Amino acid sequence: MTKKTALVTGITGQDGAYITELLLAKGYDVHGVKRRSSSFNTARVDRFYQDPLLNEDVRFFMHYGDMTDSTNLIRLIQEVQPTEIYNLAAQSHVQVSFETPEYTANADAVGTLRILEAIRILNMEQTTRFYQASTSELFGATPPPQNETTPFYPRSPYAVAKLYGYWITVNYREAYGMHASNGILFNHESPLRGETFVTRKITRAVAAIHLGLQDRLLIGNLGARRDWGHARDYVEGMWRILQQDEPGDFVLGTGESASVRDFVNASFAAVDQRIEWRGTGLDETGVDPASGRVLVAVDPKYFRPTEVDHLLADPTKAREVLGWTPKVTLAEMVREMVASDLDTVAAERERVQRDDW
Ligand code: NDP
Ligand code: GDR
Repeated sequence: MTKKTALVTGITGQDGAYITELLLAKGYDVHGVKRRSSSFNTARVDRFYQDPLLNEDVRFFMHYGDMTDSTNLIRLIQEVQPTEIYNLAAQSHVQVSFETPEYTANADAVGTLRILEAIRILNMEQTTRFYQASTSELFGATPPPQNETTPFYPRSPYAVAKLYGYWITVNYREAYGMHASNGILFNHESPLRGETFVTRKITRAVAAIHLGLQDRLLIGNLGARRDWGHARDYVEGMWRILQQDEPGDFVLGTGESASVRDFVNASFAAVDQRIEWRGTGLDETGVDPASGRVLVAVDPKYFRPTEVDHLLADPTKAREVLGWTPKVTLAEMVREMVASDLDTVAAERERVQRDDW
């Protein structure tokens, strides 16, 4: 059997960390692409580092690279000779994509093309399987539930860029017979989620408010509904997609949705804090019923020019073809995230106090 070697773009992100854990456990050599940064950006994967001086059998490697640099991507793929590529790198923040639309298109849309072209230039169409990190944002304004046959209606520069990534993956599969697949993944979160996505922003704020370090949580659209699952379950789905004999496109989600308001309630409940909602629209507040103190307030700065109101997966195909079902419930995930943020925020406070001399 040929040795399995994975190349993971976006290895320093949330999903990059979870898929690295999974692939190393399955015996793969894992090569990650990281960007040059003026500050450390590898915190999520540092625990996988193996010192070549102390290890004979190093299986985790990092390379500098960027989705906007074709020559770099071609060289890396030539050097690594991956049997599987997981293309997870992206400017992944929807609201930021309204501020940086051209860069988002370059990294997320043309970046996907660059990898597919690299595979073709290197004549690796039959030896390398390709996974594209597609997204439920493709469905955008199309009402739920959404599955593989639901029409796309993207609502942000991010989603439009990802639409190109989706279709160029389908096109290279059909044109060149490549094993190239899309995972159309609904929102998935974890303690490793970036701090500016709504779930992590909420769990961090709840921890900081609970520890007396923050007054209140400022939030945008409380009514938006998402189908939230746990990242660890979703990277298992990515891997299963690439193990199929035939490539294809798969929706991964839980089949249940909740509102941002529900997520706030569940997060405060994890520290035994009940929230009473008062007012409507921009004046809506979340209040501690015992003291009357405002713990949550709406700030219109977090509203998006065009919003995605309701995403809810119909994951039937993934269940039937991949045998994939998510294991972690929303309530379990919220508790895990809040517990982790209580530790993180407490450690930060301790560090600040130690340095305060
Ligand atoms: P993150 O934002 O946590 O990670 C994105 C990764 O891409 C980071 O490693 C980042 O590097 C890297 N990256 C960004 N721009 C470039 C670039 N120009 N060149 C090289 N690397 C770059 O995202 P997630 O882990 O949450 O998501 C992984 C993928 O899945 C993304 O493509 C995302 O769009 C998609 N997706 C995510 C979903 C989710 O709910 N999490 C749902 C559906 C799709 P750095 O650390 O240096 O910033
Ligand atoms: P999303 O995730 O846009 O779905 O994209 P995000 O957590 O940013 O927003 C979810 C919903 O919450 C609303 N919201 C807020 N969002 C943020 N970030 N900050 C706030 O203060 C806030 N208040 C309310 C948003 O308006 C939205 O409706 C994520 C990313 O991981 C994408 O890369 C991925 O493709 C999709 O999930 C599936």
